[in-house]
Amino acid sequence: MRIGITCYPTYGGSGVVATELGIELAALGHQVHFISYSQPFRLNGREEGIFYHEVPVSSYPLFEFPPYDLALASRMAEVAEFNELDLLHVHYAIPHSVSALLARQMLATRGRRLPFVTTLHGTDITLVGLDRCYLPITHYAIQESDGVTSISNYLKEKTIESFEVTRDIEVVTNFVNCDVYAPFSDEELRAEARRKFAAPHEAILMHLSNFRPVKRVVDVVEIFARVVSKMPAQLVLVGDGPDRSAAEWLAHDLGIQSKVHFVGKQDRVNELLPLADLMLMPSELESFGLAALEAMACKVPSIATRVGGVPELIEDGFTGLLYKVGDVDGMAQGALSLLSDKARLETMRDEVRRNAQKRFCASLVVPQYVRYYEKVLASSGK
Ligand code: GMT
Repeated sequence: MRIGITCYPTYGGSGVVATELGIELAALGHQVHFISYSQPFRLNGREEGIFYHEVPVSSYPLFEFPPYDLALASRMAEVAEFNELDLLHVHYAIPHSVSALLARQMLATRGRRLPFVTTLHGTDITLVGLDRCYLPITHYAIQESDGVTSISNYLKEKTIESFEVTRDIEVVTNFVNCDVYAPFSDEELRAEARRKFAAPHEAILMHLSNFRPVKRVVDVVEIFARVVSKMPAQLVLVGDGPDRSAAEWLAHDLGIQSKVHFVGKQDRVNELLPLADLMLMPSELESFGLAALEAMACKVPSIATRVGGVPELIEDGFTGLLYKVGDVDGMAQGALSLLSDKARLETMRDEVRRNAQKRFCASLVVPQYVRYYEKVLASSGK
Protein backbone atom coordinates (compact mmCIF):
# COMPACT_ATOMS: atom_id res chain seq x y z
CA MET A 1 0.00 0.00 0.00
CA ARG A 2 0.94 3.64 -0.41
CA ILE A 3 0.01 5.35 2.82
CA GLY A 4 0.10 9.04 3.73
CA ILE A 5 0.62 9.75 7.44
CA THR A 6 0.02 13.09 9.15
CA CYS A 7 0.87 13.76 12.79
CA TYR A 8 2.30 16.35 15.14
CA PRO A 9 5.97 15.86 14.33
CA THR A 10 7.46 17.24 17.53
CA TYR A 11 7.55 15.58 20.94
CA GLY A 12 4.33 13.91 22.06
CA GLY A 13 2.84 10.46 22.19
CA SER A 14 0.67 10.70 19.08
CA GLY A 15 3.64 11.77 16.94
CA VAL A 16 5.74 8.95 18.36
CA VAL A 17 3.06 6.35 17.57
CA ALA A 18 2.58 7.74 14.04
CA THR A 19 6.30 7.75 13.33
CA GLU A 20 6.94 4.28 14.74
CA LEU A 21 3.95 3.01 12.75
CA GLY A 22 5.39 4.51 9.54
CA ILE A 23 8.75 2.87 10.22
CA GLU A 24 7.11 -0.52 10.89
CA LEU A 25 4.86 -0.26 7.80
CA ALA A 26 7.84 0.57 5.59
CA ALA A 27 9.70 -2.42 7.05
CA LEU A 28 6.73 -4.57 5.95
CA GLY A 29 7.18 -3.26 2.40
CA HIS A 30 4.57 -0.50 2.28
CA GLN A 31 5.39 2.94 0.95
CA VAL A 32 4.91 5.63 3.58
CA HIS A 33 4.62 9.38 2.97
CA PHE A 34 4.74 11.67 6.01
CA ILE A 35 2.99 14.99 5.44
CA SER A 36 3.52 17.61 8.16
CA TYR A 37 5.15 20.95 8.95
CA SER A 38 8.46 19.42 9.96
CA GLN A 39 10.10 16.02 9.80
CA PRO A 40 8.91 13.75 12.64
CA PHE A 41 11.70 13.75 15.21
CA ARG A 42 12.24 10.00 15.30
CA LEU A 43 12.83 9.82 11.53
CA ASN A 44 16.36 10.30 10.33
CA GLY A 45 15.43 10.73 6.67
CA ARG A 46 17.28 7.65 5.48
CA GLU A 47 14.71 4.94 6.07
CA GLU A 48 13.90 2.95 2.98
CA GLY A 49 10.31 3.29 1.76
CA ILE A 50 9.70 6.46 3.78
CA PHE A 51 9.26 9.88 2.24
CA TYR A 52 8.74 13.20 3.92
CA HIS A 53 6.71 16.08 2.45
CA GLU A 54 6.87 19.38 4.27
CA VAL A 55 3.80 21.58 4.51
CA PRO A 56 4.84 25.17 3.87
CA VAL A 57 2.68 27.70 5.68
CA SER A 58 3.18 31.16 4.29
CA SER A 59 2.29 34.09 6.42
CA TYR A 60 0.79 37.34 5.24
CA PRO A 61 0.23 40.53 7.25
CA LEU A 62 -3.52 39.96 7.03
CA PHE A 63 -3.22 36.51 8.59
CA GLU A 64 -3.03 36.92 12.32
CA PHE A 65 -3.29 33.11 12.43
CA PRO A 66 -1.73 31.47 9.33
CA PRO A 67 -4.17 28.72 8.23
CA TYR A 68 -2.02 25.58 8.64
CA ASP A 69 -5.01 23.27 8.29
CA LEU A 70 -5.71 24.61 4.78
CA ALA A 71 -2.07 24.39 3.71
CA LEU A 72 -2.07 20.82 5.05
CA ALA A 73 -5.22 19.90 3.12
CA SER A 74 -3.70 21.26 -0.12
CA ARG A 75 -0.47 19.37 0.44
CA MET A 76 -2.30 16.14 1.34
CA ALA A 77 -4.24 16.31 -1.93
CA GLU A 78 -1.09 17.06 -3.95
CA VAL A 79 1.01 14.35 -2.33
CA ALA A 80 -1.83 11.84 -2.71
CA GLU A 81 -2.22 12.63 -6.40
CA PHE A 82 1.49 12.72 -7.31
CA ASN A 83 2.29 9.55 -5.36
CA GLU A 84 -0.96 7.69 -6.01
CA LEU A 85 -1.65 7.19 -2.33
CA ASP A 86 -4.20 4.53 -1.38
CA LEU A 87 -5.18 6.23 1.84
CA LEU A 88 -4.32 8.80 4.46
CA HIS A 89 -3.88 7.98 8.14
CA VAL A 90 -4.10 11.02 10.38
CA HIS A 91 -3.06 10.98 14.03
CA TYR A 92 -4.80 13.34 16.45
CA ALA A 93 -8.19 14.52 15.25
CA ILE A 94 -7.58 18.27 15.43
CA PRO A 95 -7.05 19.64 12.81
CA HIS A 96 -5.70 16.67 10.86
CA SER A 97 -9.00 14.90 10.27
CA VAL A 98 -10.57 18.13 9.01
CA SER A 99 -7.68 18.68 6.57
CA ALA A 100 -7.97 15.08 5.38
CA LEU A 101 -11.70 15.54 4.83
CA LEU A 102 -11.00 18.57 2.64
CA ALA A 103 -8.27 16.74 0.72
CA ARG A 104 -10.67 13.83 0.10
CA GLN A 105 -13.32 16.23 -1.21
CA MET A 106 -10.83 18.07 -3.43
CA LEU A 107 -9.66 14.83 -5.04
CA ALA A 108 -13.21 13.53 -5.45
CA THR A 109 -13.91 16.43 -7.82
CA ARG A 110 -11.04 15.11 -9.94
CA GLY A 111 -12.38 11.58 -9.97
CA ARG A 112 -9.92 10.23 -7.38
CA ARG A 113 -10.76 8.44 -4.15
CA LEU A 114 -8.70 9.14 -1.06
CA PRO A 115 -10.17 7.45 2.02
CA PHE A 116 -8.77 8.47 5.38
CA VAL A 117 -8.41 6.89 8.80
CA THR A 118 -8.38 9.04 11.93
CA THR A 119 -6.64 7.75 15.06
CA LEU A 120 -7.77 9.35 18.31
CA HIS A 121 -4.98 9.67 20.84
CA GLY A 122 -6.29 11.39 23.92
CA THR A 123 -6.30 15.11 24.47
CA ASP A 124 -7.81 15.57 20.99
CA ILE A 125 -10.95 14.11 22.64
CA THR A 126 -10.57 14.64 26.37
CA LEU A 127 -9.39 18.26 26.38
CA VAL A 128 -9.12 20.06 23.08
CA GLY A 129 -11.99 18.34 21.35
CA LEU A 130 -14.42 19.21 24.11
CA ASP A 131 -13.66 22.90 23.78
CA ARG A 132 -16.82 24.38 22.24
CA CYS A 133 -14.85 26.10 19.49
CA TYR A 134 -13.51 22.77 18.21
CA LEU A 135 -16.24 20.33 19.23
CA PRO A 136 -18.66 20.60 16.27
CA ILE A 137 -15.95 20.34 13.62
CA THR A 138 -14.14 17.52 15.43
CA HIS A 139 -17.42 15.62 15.75
CA TYR A 140 -18.10 16.14 12.05
CA ALA A 141 -14.63 15.02 10.93
CA ILE A 142 -14.77 11.90 13.12
CA GLN A 143 -18.19 10.96 11.76
CA GLU A 144 -17.06 11.54 8.19
CA SER A 145 -13.74 9.64 8.44
CA ASP A 146 -13.64 6.41 6.43
CA GLY A 147 -12.21 4.69 9.48
CA VAL A 148 -11.62 5.68 13.10
CA THR A 149 -9.36 3.96 15.59
CA SER A 150 -8.69 4.76 19.22
CA ILE A 151 -5.71 3.73 21.31
CA SER A 152 -7.70 2.26 24.21
CA ASN A 153 -11.18 1.09 25.16
CA TYR A 154 -11.35 3.97 27.59
CA LEU A 155 -10.86 6.51 24.79
CA LYS A 156 -13.36 4.76 22.55
CA GLU A 157 -16.04 4.89 25.28
CA LYS A 158 -15.14 8.49 26.10
CA THR A 159 -15.50 9.49 22.43
CA ILE A 160 -18.88 7.79 22.11
CA GLU A 161 -20.12 9.33 25.35
CA SER A 162 -18.76 12.87 25.04
CA PHE A 163 -19.13 13.37 21.31
CA GLU A 164 -22.24 11.24 20.81
CA VAL A 165 -20.43 9.57 17.96
CA THR A 166 -22.56 6.89 16.33
CA ARG A 167 -20.07 5.33 13.94
CA ASP A 168 -17.79 2.33 14.56
CA ILE A 169 -14.49 2.91 16.35
CA GLU A 170 -11.83 0.20 16.27
CA VAL A 171 -9.49 -0.09 19.24
CA VAL A 172 -5.85 -0.50 18.18
CA THR A 173 -3.63 -0.02 21.19
CA ASN A 174 -0.29 1.74 21.38
CA PHE A 175 2.60 -0.58 20.62
CA VAL A 176 6.35 -0.82 21.09
CA ASN A 177 9.14 -2.39 19.10
CA CYS A 178 10.45 -4.86 21.68
CA ASP A 179 13.77 -5.21 19.86
CA VAL A 180 14.49 -1.48 19.97
CA TYR A 181 13.01 -0.99 23.46
CA ALA A 182 14.74 -3.72 25.38
CA PRO A 183 16.63 -4.28 28.62
CA PHE A 184 20.40 -4.57 28.68
CA SER A 185 21.40 -8.12 27.81
CA ASP A 186 24.27 -7.86 30.28
CA GLU A 187 23.90 -6.68 33.90
CA GLU A 188 27.50 -5.45 33.98
CA LEU A 189 26.93 -3.19 31.00
CA ARG A 190 23.77 -1.87 32.68
CA ALA A 191 25.62 -1.18 35.90
CA GLU A 192 28.32 0.66 33.96
CA ALA A 193 25.76 2.79 32.06
CA ARG A 194 23.85 3.64 35.27
CA ARG A 195 26.97 5.30 36.69
CA LYS A 196 26.24 8.30 34.47
CA PHE A 197 23.45 9.18 36.92
CA ALA A 198 23.89 7.17 40.07
CA ALA A 199 26.35 5.44 42.34
CA PRO A 200 26.00 1.62 42.47
CA HIS A 201 23.99 1.68 45.73
CA GLU A 202 21.50 4.30 44.49
CA ALA A 203 18.13 3.63 42.85
CA ILE A 204 17.20 5.42 39.61
CA LEU A 205 13.67 6.73 39.18
CA MET A 206 12.71 8.09 35.79
CA HIS A 207 10.01 10.23 34.24
CA LEU A 208 9.38 10.76 30.52
CA SER A 209 6.84 13.22 29.15
CA ASN A 210 6.22 16.53 27.43
CA PHE A 211 5.95 18.27 30.85
CA ARG A 212 2.45 19.53 30.22
CA PRO A 213 0.18 20.16 33.25
CA VAL A 214 -1.68 16.88 32.58
CA LYS A 215 1.57 14.99 33.37
CA ARG A 216 1.87 16.47 36.91
CA VAL A 217 5.66 16.72 36.78
CA VAL A 218 5.64 18.55 40.11
CA ASP A 219 4.16 15.38 41.66
CA VAL A 220 7.13 13.47 40.22
CA VAL A 221 9.49 15.69 42.23
CA GLU A 222 7.27 15.40 45.34
CA ILE A 223 7.29 11.61 45.11
CA PHE A 224 11.03 11.52 44.60
CA ALA A 225 11.64 13.86 47.57
CA ARG A 226 9.80 11.37 49.82
CA VAL A 227 11.72 8.41 48.39
CA VAL A 228 15.15 10.03 48.66
CA SER A 229 14.49 11.01 52.27
CA LYS A 230 14.35 7.27 53.03
CA MET A 231 16.88 5.70 50.65
CA PRO A 232 19.71 6.71 48.30
CA ALA A 233 18.27 7.53 44.88
CA GLN A 234 18.50 9.75 41.82
CA LEU A 235 15.73 11.09 39.58
CA VAL A 236 16.12 11.42 35.80
CA LEU A 237 13.54 13.54 33.99
CA VAL A 238 13.43 13.11 30.22
CA GLY A 239 11.57 15.66 28.09
CA ASP A 240 10.72 19.30 28.32
CA GLY A 241 7.70 21.55 28.32
CA PRO A 242 5.69 24.17 30.18
CA ASP A 243 6.00 22.68 33.70
CA ARG A 244 9.74 22.11 33.66
CA SER A 245 10.63 25.29 35.51
CA ALA A 246 8.02 24.62 38.23
CA ALA A 247 9.61 21.21 38.75
CA GLU A 248 13.12 22.73 38.79
CA TRP A 249 12.07 25.31 41.38
CA LEU A 250 10.54 22.65 43.57
CA ALA A 251 13.69 20.51 43.42
CA HIS A 252 15.68 23.59 44.52
CA ASP A 253 13.22 24.53 47.27
CA LEU A 254 13.36 20.99 48.63
CA GLY A 255 17.17 20.99 48.47
CA ILE A 256 17.33 17.88 46.29
CA GLN A 257 18.45 19.54 43.04
CA SER A 258 21.78 17.71 42.93
CA LYS A 259 19.89 14.40 42.73
CA VAL A 260 17.44 15.53 40.06
CA HIS A 261 18.67 15.37 36.46
CA PHE A 262 16.72 17.25 33.80
CA VAL A 263 18.16 15.77 30.61
CA GLY A 264 15.73 17.55 28.24
CA LYS A 265 14.28 16.18 25.01
CA GLN A 266 16.05 13.03 23.87
CA ASP A 267 15.80 11.26 20.54
CA ARG A 268 16.92 7.86 21.80
CA VAL A 269 14.88 7.29 24.94
CA ASN A 270 15.35 3.55 24.39
CA GLU A 271 18.93 4.03 25.60
CA LEU A 272 17.87 5.79 28.81
CA LEU A 273 14.82 3.80 29.93
CA PRO A 274 16.66 0.52 30.65
CA LEU A 275 18.81 2.36 33.21
CA ALA A 276 15.85 2.96 35.50
CA ASP A 277 14.54 0.87 38.39
CA LEU A 278 11.13 2.51 38.28
CA MET A 279 9.17 4.84 36.03
CA LEU A 280 6.97 7.56 37.58
CA MET A 281 3.81 8.45 35.65
CA PRO A 282 1.52 10.36 38.06
CA SER A 283 -0.61 11.88 35.25
CA GLU A 284 -3.95 13.57 35.73
CA LEU A 285 -5.12 11.60 32.70
CA GLU A 286 -3.63 9.18 30.21
CA SER A 287 -5.67 7.60 27.45
CA PHE A 288 -3.07 4.87 27.31
CA GLY A 289 0.36 5.83 28.68
CA LEU A 290 2.89 5.12 25.95
CA ALA A 291 5.82 6.18 28.14
CA ALA A 292 4.92 3.44 30.65
CA LEU A 293 4.71 0.88 27.84
CA GLU A 294 8.13 1.87 26.49
CA ALA A 295 9.49 1.50 30.02
CA MET A 296 7.82 -1.91 30.41
CA ALA A 297 9.51 -3.17 27.25
CA CYS A 298 12.82 -2.12 28.86
CA LYS A 299 11.93 -4.14 31.99
CA VAL A 300 10.98 -1.08 34.05
CA PRO A 301 7.70 -1.14 36.05
CA SER A 302 5.72 2.04 36.65
CA ILE A 303 4.29 3.79 39.66
CA ALA A 304 1.29 5.44 38.01
CA THR A 305 -2.20 6.81 38.46
CA ARG A 306 -5.39 4.79 37.97
CA VAL A 307 -6.76 7.02 35.20
CA GLY A 308 -8.14 6.71 31.67
CA GLY A 309 -6.67 3.76 29.79
CA VAL A 310 -3.79 3.11 32.21
CA PRO A 311 -5.49 0.08 33.87
CA GLU A 312 -5.72 -1.49 30.38
CA LEU A 313 -1.91 -1.37 30.29
CA ILE A 314 -0.89 -1.85 33.91
CA GLU A 315 -2.40 -4.48 36.20
CA ASP A 316 -2.12 -3.08 39.72
CA GLY A 317 0.29 -5.08 41.87
CA PHE A 318 1.35 -7.28 38.99
CA THR A 319 2.81 -5.08 36.23
CA GLY A 320 3.07 -1.87 38.23
CA LEU A 321 1.37 0.00 41.06
CA LEU A 322 -1.62 2.32 40.61
CA TYR A 323 -2.80 5.18 42.84
CA LYS A 324 -5.28 8.04 42.96
CA VAL A 325 -4.26 11.25 41.18
CA GLY A 326 -2.25 13.43 43.57
CA ASP A 327 -1.56 10.66 46.09
CA VAL A 328 2.16 11.46 46.24
CA ASP A 329 2.49 9.82 49.67
CA GLY A 330 0.99 6.59 48.38
CA MET A 331 3.14 6.61 45.25
CA ALA A 332 6.30 7.25 47.29
CA GLN A 333 5.35 4.41 49.66
CA GLY A 334 4.76 2.13 46.67
CA ALA A 335 8.12 3.02 45.15
CA LEU A 336 9.89 2.45 48.48
CA SER A 337 8.20 -0.88 49.06
CA LEU A 338 9.25 -2.16 45.62
CA LEU A 339 12.78 -0.79 45.78
CA SER A 340 13.37 -2.35 49.18
CA ASP A 341 12.06 -5.78 48.16
CA LYS A 342 14.54 -6.92 45.51
CA ALA A 343 12.81 -10.25 44.87
CA ARG A 344 9.42 -8.60 44.26
CA LEU A 345 10.98 -5.94 42.05
CA GLU A 346 12.78 -8.57 39.96
CA THR A 347 9.58 -10.59 39.50
CA MET A 348 7.75 -7.46 38.41
CA ARG A 349 10.59 -6.46 36.07
CA ASP A 350 10.37 -9.82 34.29
CA GLU A 351 6.60 -9.62 34.18
CA VAL A 352 6.44 -6.15 32.60
CA ARG A 353 8.80 -7.13 29.80
CA ARG A 354 6.82 -10.34 29.18
CA ASN A 355 3.57 -8.36 29.13
CA ALA A 356 4.90 -5.79 26.66
CA GLN A 357 6.05 -8.58 24.37
CA LYS A 358 2.88 -10.64 24.70
CA ARG A 359 0.30 -7.88 24.32
CA PHE A 360 1.79 -4.73 22.81
CA CYS A 361 4.65 -5.72 20.55
CA ALA A 362 4.77 -3.90 17.19
CA SER A 363 4.73 -7.25 15.40
CA LEU A 364 1.28 -7.95 16.90
CA VAL A 365 -0.31 -4.50 16.72
CA VAL A 366 0.93 -3.11 13.39
CA PRO A 367 -0.78 -5.93 11.39
CA GLN A 368 -4.05 -4.83 13.05
CA TYR A 369 -3.62 -1.44 11.39
CA VAL A 370 -2.84 -3.09 8.05
CA ARG A 371 -5.99 -5.24 8.27
CA TYR A 372 -7.99 -2.16 9.19
CA TYR A 373 -6.64 -0.26 6.16
CA GLU A 374 -7.63 -3.18 3.94
CA LYS A 375 -11.13 -3.14 5.41
CA VAL A 376 -11.46 0.61 4.89
CA LEU A 377 -10.18 0.35 1.30
CA ALA A 378 -12.59 -2.47 0.55
CA SER A 379 -15.58 -0.60 1.96
CA SER A 380 -14.69 2.64 0.21
CA GLY A 381 -14.59 0.82 -3.13
CA LYS A 382 -10.83 1.14 -3.72
O1 GMT B 1 0.05 13.38 26.43
C1 GMT B 1 0.97 13.21 25.62
O2 GMT B 1 2.05 12.73 25.89
C2 GMT B 1 0.76 13.60 24.22
C3 GMT B 1 -0.44 12.97 23.67
C4 GMT B 1 -0.44 13.15 22.21
O3 GMT B 1 -1.50 13.04 21.67
O4 GMT B 1 0.57 13.39 21.55
O5 GMT B 1 -0.48 11.61 24.13
C5 GMT B 1 -1.66 10.88 24.03
O6 GMT B 1 -1.34 9.92 23.05
C6 GMT B 1 -0.41 8.92 23.46
C7 GMT B 1 -0.12 8.03 22.25
O7 GMT B 1 -1.26 7.45 21.73
C8 GMT B 1 -0.99 8.15 24.65
O8 GMT B 1 -0.14 7.09 25.02
C9 GMT B 1 -1.16 9.14 25.80
O9 GMT B 1 -1.76 8.46 26.90
C10 GMT B 1 -2.07 10.28 25.38
N1 GMT B 1 -2.04 11.31 26.41
C11 GMT B 1 -3.11 11.63 27.14
O10 GMT B 1 -4.18 11.08 27.03
C12 GMT B 1 -2.91 12.73 28.13
